[in-house]
Amino acid sequence: MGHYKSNVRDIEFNLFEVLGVGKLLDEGHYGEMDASMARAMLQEAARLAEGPIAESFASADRHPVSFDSETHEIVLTKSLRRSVMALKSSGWSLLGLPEAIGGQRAPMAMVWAVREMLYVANPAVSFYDMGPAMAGVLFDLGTPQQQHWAARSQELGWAATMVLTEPDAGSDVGAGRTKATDQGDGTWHIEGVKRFISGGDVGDTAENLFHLVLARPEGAGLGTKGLSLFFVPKYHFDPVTLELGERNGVYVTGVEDKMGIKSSPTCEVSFGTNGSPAVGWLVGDKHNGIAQMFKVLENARMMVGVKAAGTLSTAYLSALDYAKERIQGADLTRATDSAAPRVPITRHPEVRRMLLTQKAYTEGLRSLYMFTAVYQDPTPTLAYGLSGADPTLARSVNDFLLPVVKGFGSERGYDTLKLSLQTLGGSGYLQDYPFEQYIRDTLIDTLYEGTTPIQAQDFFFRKIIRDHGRAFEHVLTLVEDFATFAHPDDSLLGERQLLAIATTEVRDMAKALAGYLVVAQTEPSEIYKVGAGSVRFLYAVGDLLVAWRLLVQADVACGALHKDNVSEEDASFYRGKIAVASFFAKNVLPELNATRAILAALDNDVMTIEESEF
Ligand code: ST9
Repeated sequence: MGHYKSNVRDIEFNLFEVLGVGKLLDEGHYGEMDASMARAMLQEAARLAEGPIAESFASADRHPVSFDSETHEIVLTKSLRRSVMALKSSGWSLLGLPEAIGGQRAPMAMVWAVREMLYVANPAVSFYDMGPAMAGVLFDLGTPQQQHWAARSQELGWAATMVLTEPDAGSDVGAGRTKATDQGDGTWHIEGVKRFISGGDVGDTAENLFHLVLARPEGAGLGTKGLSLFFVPKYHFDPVTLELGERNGVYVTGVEDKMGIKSSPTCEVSFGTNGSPAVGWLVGDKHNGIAQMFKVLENARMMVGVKAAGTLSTAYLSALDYAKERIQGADLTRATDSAAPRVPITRHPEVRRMLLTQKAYTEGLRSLYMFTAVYQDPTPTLAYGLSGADPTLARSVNDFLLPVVKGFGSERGYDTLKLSLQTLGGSGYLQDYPFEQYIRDTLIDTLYEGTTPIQAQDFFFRKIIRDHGRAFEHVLTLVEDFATFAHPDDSLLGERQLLAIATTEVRDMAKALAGYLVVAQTEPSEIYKVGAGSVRFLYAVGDLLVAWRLLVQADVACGALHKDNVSEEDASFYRGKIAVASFFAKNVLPELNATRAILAALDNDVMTIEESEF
């Protein structure tokens, strides 16, 4: 039995019972796929994830990929290669992508749930399979010829990367110096060195690989707006058949030695520095690089949040199994009686608190990313049916939720993994169990694709202020309506009242930060308060939304329990939903009151302390 434990029951609960996607599936909104086919597909993805993909999880960590500096290629171990090929040949990564490139229509909540299972089972493996996602973006943005390349490249199993970061341009992408020179024949020469490129080479798991690269055309302006997006293949190819030709002048020149996801090849990639030019093509024939790259980044940021939620899920299920079996200590009521029988650690209050916290964030974060996916769905009926959002508003709601899914999700996922490990005590620290690797593999989620402070600033400045609070209001009104409207079942009334109070507190936090921003028009240093408060604010919104999604699930569970013929297994599942929602509302929501007070009283001390005083 491998390390990975999927939770198809919870995914199906969200998809069919909470979001009501089954009806749309059966009405034919997703082509051939109906609800029973979707259920069968989820089971199949879980089998693949738990089996061949998960198989090399630990060995890929203990025996990372190596780099051959002669060939400039990475070399995989046999077991890692088997997992990569199992993922690639399954074709699952094409789910939800355009049919023209071999994809299949599917509800986006299901697409992300499938990705949760496949990528969490072995995160390092997923970086060898970014071809379909990148081809999807190239197909959306590219010229007709590039669309042909996007489609054909996926028949051929080509890999792909996203290339932004440079040694001196990390969060500040606009500082990038890689330059592009127009050759006047439709091609460009790219010159520069890029760093931290995931999947920069994939060894012998794909015959070719293309990079989507941000570079600055000669004469273009400074900052992100001066960047353009280029398609740069590892090997040249025939533009019609895609038969391979000469090597292009793009080479991996180093592979990073990392704390986690050790077999994900994180490469330094040099363009045009090895004596031959790195030839590229302008994506879509348009100089609109940063906006085009954000099509990739939005998907990748979502993926990171999904990965964080999914890793916590498998960790929680393993910690739970362990806790049920592990006999240690006496029940606290008989703690002073040395003759008292020893009990499973699930009898200890703090272990229960830790397990409920893990369950809450696991199921809350999953429900939140699946809710977010509704606003990415190709069928506008879904978002409209759920919250009355038209396609324009749906786009804003998705934008608004992404930093929560990525920034808050990755931080809470990482923090809560420590409780999974702690459930096992000292044993959790051993490599006999997967927890220490989960922790090392997950910390990166708070860093790549935009660090947490970047997510928090994006959330406040762009997703709330620049959006004039439209998506913020839409989502908070949904939460408020849920908290305050009369429910047929009153059993969670107190918890809904806590939710209503927390919603008001989040509104107050937003007002406090917006207030600093207004004053900053005349006193510029006031903006530092927004900078110093934005991460706390992001976390507060995240906790509010997790509480809301848990209470929505509990509401559905209450209804389900009143139906006839509920099996004992289902009844436990539903009662668990109610218990965890209640636990989270009572144990976490009151903390928002302190955050509100802190944000309302922010001063600029963090900025006035001298560097020598740190
Ligand atoms: C990296 C790779 O870390 C790691 C790989 C992880 C991969 C994980 C998943 C792997 C598998 C799958 C991959 C795909 C998944 C499946 C997909 C399936 C389909 N939203 O505010 P301004 C745009 S890579 C949208 O002035 P600055 C917008 O066009 C490295 N657009 O910013 C805007 O213009 P306008 C990751 C946005 O001050 C323009 O940018 N690196 C957004 O110039 C300028 O905006 C990073 O993530 C947005 N949220 O630049 C960089 N924001 O205003 C982090 C901006 O006219 N740094 N735009 O609309 C930042 O994000 C910075 O804030 C900055 C600042 C660069 C945007």
